[in-house]
Amino acid sequence: MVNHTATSVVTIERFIVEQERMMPLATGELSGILYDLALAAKMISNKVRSAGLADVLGATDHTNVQGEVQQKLDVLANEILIKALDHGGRLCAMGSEEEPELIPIPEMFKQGRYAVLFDPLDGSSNIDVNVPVGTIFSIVKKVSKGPRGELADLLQPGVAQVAAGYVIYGSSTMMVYTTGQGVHGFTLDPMLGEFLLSHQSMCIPQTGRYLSVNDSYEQLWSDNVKSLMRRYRGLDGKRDPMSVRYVGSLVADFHRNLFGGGIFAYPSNRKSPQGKLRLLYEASPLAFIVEQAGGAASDGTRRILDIEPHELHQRTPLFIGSKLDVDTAIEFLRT
Ligand code: FBP
Repeated sequence: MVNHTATSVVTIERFIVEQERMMPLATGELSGILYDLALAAKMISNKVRSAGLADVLGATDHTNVQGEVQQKLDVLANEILIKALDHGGRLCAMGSEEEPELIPIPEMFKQGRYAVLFDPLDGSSNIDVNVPVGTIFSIVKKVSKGPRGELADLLQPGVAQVAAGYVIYGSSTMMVYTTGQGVHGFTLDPMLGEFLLSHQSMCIPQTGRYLSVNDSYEQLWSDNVKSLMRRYRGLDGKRDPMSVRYVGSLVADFHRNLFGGGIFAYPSNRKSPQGKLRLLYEASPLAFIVEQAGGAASDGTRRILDIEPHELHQRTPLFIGSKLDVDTAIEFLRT
């Protein structure tokens, strides 16, 4: 891999091509999907950044398959992604947090060899209060034998991902992705309208400063989870206390911890035995990224990437971040 210096101007398109050249069997289709996702990210970024000025704030009167009221920007981001991805001839199917079923590729377009799953706007309940939100995506290869995409193409374990990434719409817009060759970050230059390489080969510290958890659920947690949180807070005297940071946008909390180290935890609780977060388009893509950055991701007992999905919108408990801090979670939760 070319190690770009701070002075080299490397667009995401150039970087994608360089990575493709290192894959002898590459056909360019995966590169094409990453270009389409980068374009969609720019369009969503424009909408999010001008949200206060345009009539895109607030909720619709629709509820999605998760039982959540859809925000106007949820629907807009979902449409932007579908339109950016459906015509390139590279996909056989899509899956979205905002769509109850598999999204087929219209018959008028060529059917492709890949499928993409996405959370169009993660943390969308934070949009109206100008808190960072994100987009999360996961790319897998078609496994079904038929001419068109099938649910089996979407229901694949995390280890089957060929690429995964997220976009954070924060103080700047950044796209961070992996194709299994490390984790790389690109910052959108609003003047040029280009994603430029700003963080090559990102790595997460082995243990870290930050604990990201919504502890208002504490009374619903198991005793093991309560003991685990006491450990992270240094209350059992076994480590220095971690500093609590919780934005309530998974992408924003994950992104911070990727730099400073630490753990994001969304344990199961008596009301949500499977936790809240979705396996296929939230936990699994971020697990691929964190492992490529030297970290880890678990549901408390299993490696997230090894979980065999059986439903498009299935949920999972999630402990993700620095390896040693995730190991601590597994140590407490296996007892
Ligand atoms: P969506 O907005 O995509 O539904 O994501 C779920 C989410 O908002 C995560 O971003 C965040 O980590 C979590 O839910 C916050 O949940 P809670 O309010 O229960 O802490």
